[in-house]
Amino acid sequence: MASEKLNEALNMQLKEELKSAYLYWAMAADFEAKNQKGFAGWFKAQAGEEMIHVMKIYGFLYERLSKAELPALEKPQASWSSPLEAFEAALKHEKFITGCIHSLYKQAKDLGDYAGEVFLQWFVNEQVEEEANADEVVQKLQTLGNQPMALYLLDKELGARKPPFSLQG
Ligand code: OFO
Repeated sequence: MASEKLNEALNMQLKEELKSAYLYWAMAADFEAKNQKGFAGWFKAQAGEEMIHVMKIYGFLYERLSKAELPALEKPQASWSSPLEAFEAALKHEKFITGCIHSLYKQAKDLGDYAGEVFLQWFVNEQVEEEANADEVVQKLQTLGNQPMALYLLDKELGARKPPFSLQG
């Protein structure tokens, strides 16, 4: 049976996912301003992924005859000193989100909310990919250091990442 307690916790996670989208969008805006369009594109695609996570939780709450509550969001950080700093922050953030998802999953289990547990399984797996994606870029940046040509090529490579839906106006 759908637990009200889990619905409340899912609403809180909705806020975390929105904050993730907002953070990555802020990173994209910073790279855009520095003319590093590939890094910007990667983060725009990531912000799009986060909006999919938001909409999954939003839809699930309504299927459970509950209601999604849209929260106020704090202003995100506006600039990062280097691509490495931004991607390290993204990886740290994803680890934090993994922790949130794991505690939600445990809550669903403890409450005997089976539908919630199955729903959250998708997020548990998704977080493995989320961390791996950010970690891959962190490792590349650590290897490349601050060599301008290497950063130029990585910017180009990351620009090939496709957003999950069209972000054109
Ligand atoms: Fe929604 O997974 Fe990233 O934050």
